Amino acid sequence: MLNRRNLLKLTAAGGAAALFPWERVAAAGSPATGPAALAETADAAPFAQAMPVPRVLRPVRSTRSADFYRMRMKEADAEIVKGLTSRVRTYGGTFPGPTIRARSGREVVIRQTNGLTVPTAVHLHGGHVRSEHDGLPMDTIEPGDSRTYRYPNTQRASSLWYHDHAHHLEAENVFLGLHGTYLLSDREERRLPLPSGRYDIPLAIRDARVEADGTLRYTRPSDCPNMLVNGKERPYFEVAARKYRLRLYNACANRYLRLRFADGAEFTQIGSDGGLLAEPVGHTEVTLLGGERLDVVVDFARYRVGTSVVLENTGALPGERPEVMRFDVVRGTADRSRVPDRLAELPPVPRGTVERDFTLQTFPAMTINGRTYDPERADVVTRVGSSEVWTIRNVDTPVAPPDFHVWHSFHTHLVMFRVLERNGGPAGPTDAGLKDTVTLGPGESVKIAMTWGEYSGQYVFHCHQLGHSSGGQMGRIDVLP
Ligand SMILES: [Cu+2]
Repeated sequence: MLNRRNLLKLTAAGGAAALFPWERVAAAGSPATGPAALAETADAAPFAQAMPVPRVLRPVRSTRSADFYRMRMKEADAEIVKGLTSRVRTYGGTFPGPTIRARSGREVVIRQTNGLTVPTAVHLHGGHVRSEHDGLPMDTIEPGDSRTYRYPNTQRASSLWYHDHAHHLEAENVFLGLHGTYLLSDREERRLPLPSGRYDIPLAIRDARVEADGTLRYTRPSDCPNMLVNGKERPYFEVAARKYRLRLYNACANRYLRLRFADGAEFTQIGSDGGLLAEPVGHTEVTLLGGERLDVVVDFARYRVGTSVVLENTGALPGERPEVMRFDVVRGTADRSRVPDRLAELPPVPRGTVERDFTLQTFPAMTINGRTYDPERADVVTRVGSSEVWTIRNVDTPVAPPDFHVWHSFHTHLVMFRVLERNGGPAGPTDAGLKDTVTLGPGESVKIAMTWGEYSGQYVFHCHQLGHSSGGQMGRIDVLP
């Protein structure tokens, strides 16, 4: 299935731009030349719509050890900006897709049907799954076809997400709506007194370009002035004066977010990509690049009922609105939740014996170690159980904003890693815990450690700026038994 014929088919489906990755990059990541003839953006007053919490998908059946789901990918209409209709690509008709709530130890089996006109591949980001269920870039579902993905959920509680991964198409597919959250819980997490139930909410944050006629147009991030949370432009969300657990997702195709509360209030990070941290960490501002998650607790009891606080993006470009969303504190309530000083026991940091080096760069082409992705070429060959230290360097040089195209977001499938070092010093403020995606600003480097397993087979690692991965900033890793 992972063959040249599929690559050619995908290339054709991606349109002429996909034949020339640099064109793709120009459309998605370079400030030099924008795509011709963009229509005016819609007038979008902030805080015009309530933020929805994506519905939790119900299994079509359950057994003692597994839950079975069905989803159909199809086009649908969404009201992203109040009063306008946007045609979007969806999982199951909603924008973004429904949330899957899974439990460690119980398998999730999803029958996906592609009711779109483009090939798709469903990847569970952060999921430890067999190669044939990983949604690899060449392992696509053709329009009209179906495929069953099996997720064993043998890993710890974590904030995962599912999204499209069809090569050359993933950036546009995700941008047009093919993403949803997947919240995996376990007994260790459920024993903690953290905010839960209706006080545990995923926030899928992403930029967009909604034009005056409602068209959601995929283009470079500097032409995407809209900011969406759970599919709505700069929404408001009514909260009680108590603690909430918020799962922050950077679901942008091509941009970093610098999130803070407008009043500078501190919030508490309790988890990252791969689940709970050993202990909580306080922040007033965090930088997240595409694919990264941050699990935080925010205490709205510090605000009087009847007041509001805005979450803002200090990474917004000049001329863009900084607001991301507004929390309106509308009622008081009892709150027995708390954040314990000790959250979880993390697995020991892998002691790497194999060392590998990677460079990521944008110019003159989207490459890792100077090469663009070739599904026929294994870039790394390793074995189940191999503990490794990878040094990853972003060799692009800093430029003035809009500088999104010289940032890279390194993501590996199959395993979680630990960040050992950043720029030769200690790991950065949001590098703690188990990670599957790590941010690299221009000129930065990180050392990460992981142990390969628990499955053998073909996987990929890539930049999670999706304009970059679709331009070829991706490599194949073969894990031998
Ligand atoms: Cu990149």
